[in-house]
Amino acid sequence: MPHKPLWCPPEMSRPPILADAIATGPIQPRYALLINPFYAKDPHASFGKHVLTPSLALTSFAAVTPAHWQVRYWDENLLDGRPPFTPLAEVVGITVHLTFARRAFELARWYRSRGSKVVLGGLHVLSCPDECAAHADALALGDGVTLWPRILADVEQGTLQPRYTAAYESDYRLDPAPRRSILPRRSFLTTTSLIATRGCHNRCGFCYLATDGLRMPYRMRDPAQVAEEFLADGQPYAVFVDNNLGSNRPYLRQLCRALRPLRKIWSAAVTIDVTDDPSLIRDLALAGCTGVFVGFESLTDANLAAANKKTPKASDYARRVRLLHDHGIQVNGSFVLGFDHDRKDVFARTADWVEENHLECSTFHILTPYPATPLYRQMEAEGRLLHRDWALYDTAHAVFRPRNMTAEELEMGYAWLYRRLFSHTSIWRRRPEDWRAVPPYLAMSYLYKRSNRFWRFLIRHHLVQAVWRPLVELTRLRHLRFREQLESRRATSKPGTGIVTAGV
Ligand code: B12
Ligand code: SF4
Repeated sequence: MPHKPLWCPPEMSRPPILADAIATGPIQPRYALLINPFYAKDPHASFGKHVLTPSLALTSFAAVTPAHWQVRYWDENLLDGRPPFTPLAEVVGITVHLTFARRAFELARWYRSRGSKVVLGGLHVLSCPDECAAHADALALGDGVTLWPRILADVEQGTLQPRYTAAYESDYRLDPAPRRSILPRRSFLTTTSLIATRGCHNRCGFCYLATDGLRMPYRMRDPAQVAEEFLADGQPYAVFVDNNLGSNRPYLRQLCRALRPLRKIWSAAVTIDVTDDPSLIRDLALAGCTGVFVGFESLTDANLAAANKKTPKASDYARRVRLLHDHGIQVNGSFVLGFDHDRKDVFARTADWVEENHLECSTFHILTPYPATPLYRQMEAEGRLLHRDWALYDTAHAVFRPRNMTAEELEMGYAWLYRRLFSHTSIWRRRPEDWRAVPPYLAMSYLYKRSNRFWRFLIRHHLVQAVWRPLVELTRLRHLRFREQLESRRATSKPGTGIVTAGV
């Protein structure tokens, strides 16, 4: 039976119109406007995911803006209408990912035609520089923290170059803390997005870290620096946006030691091999970790091997999830669909597994060959790419011909999975074993998974932080009680103190 189309209001699927007729202000020298462009939201998933925490792309290099420059942050996904144009910024810096490249180029054209200098940076600029060059006065390829001061100095001298390049090889401990003061605080569940490390010990063929020409050795900040940043932002909850916070286990242990005295809560992305050492999981829990985002990717070992992912056997995932749950850590499992060994039963099998193992949250992605990655080259060589419309490379669309099903079947299976996992029955099936943890679990699940209309309201009226903050604070207090028990007992068995973690 065909399903009713999901609710998706126009402002979640289309960016504000940039009319040519709009009267703009004069150019204000030494003013930089930093824009995170609009992207269409997938109505199958939660709209809340996009306001959980800001990306650090713009705030990280905003921190090295010289003091005589004014800097303003603008995220088009906060639904506040057109980006500012009175006065016009002398420099407009835009971060570009492939899914919103078209919107970034539209913004670039609009500002350039009015006299602003446009600088494009970010992942898509690195993987497709020639495509981006036509739309910018300058491209920043690589680490913005190294490049931004150079770019602004050249703007001041009138010697702006078309391309600036910097590898990710500087001493990460010397980077200043991201400039979070420019963020609209009311618009995010927490403004404390933290990053402690860059890179990953894996090199999965589908991951952007495997992009040609991207050298990102594993770099770490001092645990004390990270703890200081967490404290300074004054929020009870932080989200680590590291690719894999568990890549270097001795480091993760040190970080836990630094975070433990803060008595705050946080979540992070880790690979499941972090559970090799149960004592590390205990350290995570005692340091305030209440949720992990785990890229399981697939429950079929052959898919994991073909993707070059070094990971434990899928048959051992369930035991590892239990270990996390036993330490009060919720699990948001991320699964990729459409690998070559996936058949049409992959959707039901994945849903059953998620429910059997009581994963509080799960995120699904259709396999997407990002340009300049090994997966992209393979699909291109095999003639399986369907098109190069980057806007649809958002992991919600099939952009290649899968091996064992049609592209339509893959998209339908993806939609079916979200519908099933966001259903009342599935939310109930996955409830924690400890009955005391059930009410907060249900509150969080319903707010996150079944309230897209409410999310739109909260985002438009800047109420995200106000509504979530009490829930987060309650979660923190529950977690602290759980920690006391954990400290006094060696064995643990009281799960369910976590906060639902969103994934990417
Ligand atoms: C936080 C995050 C999100 C948040 C965004 C929050 C927000 N409010 O914007 C949420 C959860 C909403 C999200 C959603 C998605 N995300 Co996301 N996300 C991330 C994550 C984890 C962190 C981003 C970050 O802060 N990085 C740290 C900063 C400092 O690094 P950076 O962005 O590279 O910026 C540096 C340079 O690139 C440069 N730079 C960047 N921009 C600019 C601009 C200028 C002018 C200059 C000078 C320099 C510069 O300077 C910075 C400092 O060195 C990354 C993974 C990662 N660790 O990077 C994935 C990631 C960016 N996401 C990804 C994806 C695929 C998505 C989704 C499409 C997935 C999905 N289906 O849900 C969605 C939707 C977004 C979309 N349609 O595009 C991919 C992008 C792949 C690609 N090739 O484009 C990544 C890389 C994850 C992955 N491993 O695949 N995401
Ligand atoms: S483990 Fe995750 S972050 Fe690391 S390379 Fe693989 S997909 Fe990328």
